[in-house]
Amino acid sequence: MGNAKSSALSKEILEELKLNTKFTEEELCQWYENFQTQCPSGRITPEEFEKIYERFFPESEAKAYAQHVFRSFDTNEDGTLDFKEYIIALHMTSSGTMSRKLEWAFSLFDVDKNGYITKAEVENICQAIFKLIPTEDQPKLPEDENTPEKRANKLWGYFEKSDNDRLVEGEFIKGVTDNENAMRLIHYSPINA
Ligand SMILES: [Ca+2]
Ligand SMILES: [Ca+2]
Repeated sequence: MGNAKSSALSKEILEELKLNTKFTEEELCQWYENFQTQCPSGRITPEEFEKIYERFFPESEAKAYAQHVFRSFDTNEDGTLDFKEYIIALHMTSSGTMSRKLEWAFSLFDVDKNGYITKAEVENICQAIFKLIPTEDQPKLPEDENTPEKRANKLWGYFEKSDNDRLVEGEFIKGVTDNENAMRLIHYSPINA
């Protein structure tokens, strides 16, 4: 028997992805074909994912950030990204709604996945974000954001919590939605010259 169809996208996953993303069936099949070509094993490993990030950020150290992003996309926590997780991530980052993006940001910051964000977790992500900023751009940062610790303090300040408090998802999303600066500080955006 021929096995040409053995790597076809299953109907079940296809239906689920059509429901959860804005991609059409044709687009999903095209993505799947590309995914199979680039990733014959059908699973993206953390190392492969880090390499993708390194290509995007050749001037900086993207590894730590890539590891956090990987964790946030690996929803079934099996240590790899399958096609479904990959497409959901792709959809969310390219065309997801603001609220969906902020839910994802929450999962990025919730490093231990316990449903709360602590200040230590904010510091952890700020360290990773900081490594994405090219060294030559770091002197251009505002004085109160020019170290990972300062960035984390400033960001945490917008949530109006004490250092030992923790944030639930709603509080995180509200804090970020209400403060333009908090919105800016939760991710890396290149500094305009
Ligand atoms: Ca997975
Ligand atoms: Ca947590």
